[in-house]
Amino acid sequence: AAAAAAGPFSLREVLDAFRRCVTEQREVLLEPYLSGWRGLIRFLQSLGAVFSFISKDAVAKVALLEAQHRQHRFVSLQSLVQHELAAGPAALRARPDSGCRTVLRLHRALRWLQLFLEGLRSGEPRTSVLCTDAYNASLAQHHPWVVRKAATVAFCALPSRDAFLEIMNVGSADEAVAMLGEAIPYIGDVYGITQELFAEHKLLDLP
Ligand code: 1PW
Repeated sequence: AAAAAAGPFSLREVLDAFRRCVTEQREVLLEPYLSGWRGLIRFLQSLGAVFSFISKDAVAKVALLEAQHRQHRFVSLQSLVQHELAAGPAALRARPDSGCRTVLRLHRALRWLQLFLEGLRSGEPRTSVLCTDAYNASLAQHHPWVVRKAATVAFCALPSRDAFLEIMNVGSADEAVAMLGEAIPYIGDVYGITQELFAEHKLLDLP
């Protein structure tokens, strides 16, 4: 157990965190959501320096949400949205540091992750193609040209599919693929509930 604690990180922890997010009342719990993101960031950082600009932004956003979580004790994304909307939609839109606009960025990135993992599971061997396709179908439309360019360059440095399945550290390639098949629906669920929540409150285009 000591070796496991100190040892290399497994993507299973990330996927377990996203599994723990959704309650029976279809709320998205903030603590496991942020825990999932912390794990994802560790994973991104293990992919090397080219991914540091990508993880840096996620680090800042998770830190902002953690601070708000400590301050207000929000249990769920639903309670965060409710709290921030109480000041009125105009006030919320004017805030560059709101929890809502910050969650929205992570939420869009989660879609990218979901599509990428689906691609990885499908067997396509070219991870850079998978990652670029996933990005173009999700985050890219929200990014300016210079970010799109830098991201696309970073994707070329992604390890091969086999190496990727190995650094996930969940066992053999077959076991890693099986775990993806189990975990992707949970990420999809978190994404779907969040999307509905933001759509319901007209928050999907928060600046
Ligand atoms: C191997 C695949 C893993 C997917 C993990 C997703 C990580 C998401 C981070 C993407 C960040 C790209 C560079 C940052 C751009 C920011 O300008 C942008 N942030 C996001 C998350 O899209 C928008 O944030 P802003 O500038 O409106 O605060």
